[in-house]
Amino acid sequence: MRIIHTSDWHIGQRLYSKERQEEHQFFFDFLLSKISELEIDALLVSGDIFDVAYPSNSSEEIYYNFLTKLIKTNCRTIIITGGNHDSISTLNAPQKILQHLNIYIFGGLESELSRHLIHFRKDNEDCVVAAIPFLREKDLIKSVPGQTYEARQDSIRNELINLYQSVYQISEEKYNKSIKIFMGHFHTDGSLLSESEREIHFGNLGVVNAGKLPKADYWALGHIHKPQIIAGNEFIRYSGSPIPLSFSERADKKSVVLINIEDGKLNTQNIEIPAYRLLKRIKGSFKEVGNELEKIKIETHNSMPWLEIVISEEEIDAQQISDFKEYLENLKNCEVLKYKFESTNTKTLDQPIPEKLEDISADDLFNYFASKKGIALNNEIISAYKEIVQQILTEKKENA
Ligand SMILES: [Mn+2]
Repeated sequence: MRIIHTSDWHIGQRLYSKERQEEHQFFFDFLLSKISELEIDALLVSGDIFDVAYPSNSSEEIYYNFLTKLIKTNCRTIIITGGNHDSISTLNAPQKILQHLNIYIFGGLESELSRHLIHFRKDNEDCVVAAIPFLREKDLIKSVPGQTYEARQDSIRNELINLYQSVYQISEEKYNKSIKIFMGHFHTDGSLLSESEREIHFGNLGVVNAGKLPKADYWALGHIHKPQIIAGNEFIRYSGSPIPLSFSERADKKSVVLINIEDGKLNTQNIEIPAYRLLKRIKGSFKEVGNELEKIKIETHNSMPWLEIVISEEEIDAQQISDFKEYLENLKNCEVLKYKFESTNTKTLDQPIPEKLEDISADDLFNYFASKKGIALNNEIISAYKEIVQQILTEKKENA
């Protein structure tokens, strides 16, 4: 039996203002060809299907087109769970009808844990998947008045482990001979982050200790965008996102994980996804950046290379800036998505402020102003900030 594990598609994501549709389409075509070629029996997607709670029509079209092509392959079991970016109701809307096509969707936590277990077999191989989506605070704990932020985080972490233990228990009772694969969308200790996991990670709050997870045969994890194994164990894995979601992921080799089950034994293998587009960061003087830009060639799939640039000079005048902008507009071999100027003479320039508000996340902006005003961020402030953001997001949802 062969299974593919992927996650963090983030359909509809934009890099600065640029649409990623071509890149997603390229990935889905690649995935479909691998599924046919390798005769894949099951596909697991561990959360963050869409980038936003209310995806655009074109994002939904990409998703449903993919599923439509997928059910024409021999892949008989398709399991999709929600991530922190997904709205439970958006993902669950087609749940009932899609299960007739062997597409199992779990946008959020079901009222009965046993519903999350999907059992399937092929020839002599027998597998059960615990399809657990991203768990929200309300899924895990009741609010206790007067509880400190740390105490609350502690109980969230403990209850998450307890919930997984309970699911494991049920899987042992119902399917004790089956291979057990567990899905999850959370942050484990020791994982390497990039700049695109939309979350504040102060210290170790909200991080799950991988050593405490039940001993499943394989952990198909999502949330972290860099593909990686956890605690040196190839059976606890983040597949990573299929496309780079920020310039910090430009050098990642994106991949999906192939899980091979033979005679009740597992082995895993990365399948590398070819890069659709070159992403590059350049930093230097006007001259150095100009020289680097000249060298860039359109190579992969005729797609325009995208760049992020930092110009670093001792002093920069208005004329130089306007000449540079004009130069960028006339580039034919690549497109500069983002540029900023930095002075090497720290006395003359303040820390550069991002020019456009939409280019900076709420968390980064919060951090920026805190540091600007000299406010030390303790857990109480962070907790209050998070509550406010949560409230705004909920109101936004209700008004949508
Ligand atoms: Mn994600």
